Amino acid sequence: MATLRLVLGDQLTAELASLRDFRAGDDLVLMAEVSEEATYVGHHKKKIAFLFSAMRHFAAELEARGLNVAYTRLDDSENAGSLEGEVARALMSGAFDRVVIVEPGEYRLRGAMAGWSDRLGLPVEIRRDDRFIASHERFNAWADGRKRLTMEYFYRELRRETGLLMDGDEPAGGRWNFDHDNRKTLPAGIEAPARNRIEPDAITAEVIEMVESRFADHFGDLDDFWFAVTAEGAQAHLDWFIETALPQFGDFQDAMKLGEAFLFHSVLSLYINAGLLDPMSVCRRAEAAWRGGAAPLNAVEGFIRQILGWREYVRGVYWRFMPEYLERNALNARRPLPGFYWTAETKMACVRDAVLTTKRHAYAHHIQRLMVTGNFALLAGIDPAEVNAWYLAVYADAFEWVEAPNTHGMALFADGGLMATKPYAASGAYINKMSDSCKSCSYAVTKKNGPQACPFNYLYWNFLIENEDQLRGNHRLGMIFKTLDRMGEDKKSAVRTDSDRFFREIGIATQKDLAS
Ligand code: FAD
Ligand code: DLZ
Repeated sequence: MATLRLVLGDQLTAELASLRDFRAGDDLVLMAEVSEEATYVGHHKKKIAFLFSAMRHFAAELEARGLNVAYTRLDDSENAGSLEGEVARALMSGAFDRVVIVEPGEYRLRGAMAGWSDRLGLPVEIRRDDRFIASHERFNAWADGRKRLTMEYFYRELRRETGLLMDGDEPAGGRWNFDHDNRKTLPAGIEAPARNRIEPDAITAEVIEMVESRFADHFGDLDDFWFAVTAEGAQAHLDWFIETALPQFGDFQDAMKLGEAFLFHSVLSLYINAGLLDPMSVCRRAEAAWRGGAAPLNAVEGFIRQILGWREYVRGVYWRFMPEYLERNALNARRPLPGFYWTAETKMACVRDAVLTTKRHAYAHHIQRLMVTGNFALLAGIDPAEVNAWYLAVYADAFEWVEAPNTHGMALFADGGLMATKPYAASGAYINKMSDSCKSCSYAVTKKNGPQACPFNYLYWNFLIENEDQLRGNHRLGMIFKTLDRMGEDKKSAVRTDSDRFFREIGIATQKDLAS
């Protein structure tokens, strides 16, 4: 019995469930670069280059381990252009009697695969992806019957089950969560460490050239490519992070600085999501750093919470609520995505920096994603479908299972509060507190109204006015609505006038804005 084993671009793990029972001599691993996957959104050029190069390196690694691999390059003349087409083509090359795959990370592909068996005329076995710490069943068992899906409680259960940062039955250090210690601003004199780089080898250089010519119209810069493209390289980046940046990761987790894309963040999400790093091993490395005295607990707990907590939780939310999840638009947000999300041509220094960072590195850290570009989209009432498409395209770590809950739920509150108890809405004061961007901005963060005022200031109140019906009942917003109630009609009118003027200026005014 010969088995065709399809390995996807984000399944680059030698211990993958679909490879475990590989039978040398009979079985074939199929990997394929296909235009359908590369263009279902206009992925950042660096994301495509990273994944294709990592796929080519992984295929070579499997071959070196003695596995028989069929690898289709994007520019192969016979390339069928889709994963299903490539599976069908590979099936013609031998006497296979089944196809084995690990479940894909995205709902659209899972849906397509459901029809493969019928269309291909043989059994297609879809195995669970046990690279995640919690199975779908585990998440659902926790979520069933709960009114609120508060990440913190899921995280605590996983801490107990894995033993991560546990001293017996108690959380290490006597607390589950050190988040309150992790909101420091960056003081003058603290410099972000220079990142370690992995220079492109011949395979990566060839892929970069191909991406430049085939995806010239996609967003993003291709030069200055320093990502790892192998498990070994990703491990080197992990080592660097644990030794160099982790000790200060916690303190400055929420800080932002113009021109500093990474600060003390790990930049490991792309490797974990593509399969080059195992999430559990990453957590264990961080815990060992704390137990060995090399990093403080607030940093290590904060880091582990992101991976063991948030990463597992958002995956659970995605699969539990798709496809209905992405149909929600709880705040009825309808404005189109402003052009500056692609061009960075805006006078708002914080947004410009976040978009430039994104364009250059296919990366922005969490607070830039949540509190700058995400916050702006929330306040301006941008259509969640357009915002999701942007986030899915522009980051090297973006796959819908992780992008959608973070964008649709956490940043936009489009899921109606399933993930967040209140919208992460903030005025310019938050950005001013956590970054240095307001100092060099064309707008004045101290001004609340008028053409010179920071747009986040009046958009914040405009957001509450526009969404009063949906949000007034939210008890966490009680104080804010009291302040809004105390606001005179003239002040509210100025907020509306400023917002409408700004929406017109940036070309996203709706008919309603134009009528007012
Ligand atoms: P660090 O800050 O160093 O954190 C360590 C690790 O924790 C990350 O590598 C990642 O694996 C995990 N992690 C941290 N926060 C989250 C989170 N909220 N959800 C899931 N995992 C998390 N993350 C993605 O991996 N892919 C996405 O497409 C994505 N889209 C996002 C969109 C928005 C609007 C927001 C607000 C967040 C998004 N995130 C996404 C989560 C988070 O911003 C990134 O994981 C993080 O910025 C990656 O950088 P890092 O590796 O330096 O992370
Ligand atoms: C993101 C991506 C891209 C750009 N290209 C490919 C590809 O050519 N072949 C492939 O197998 N996978 C690719 N991927 C990753 C898939 O889109 C990913 O496996 C699904 O979105 C499921 O998470």
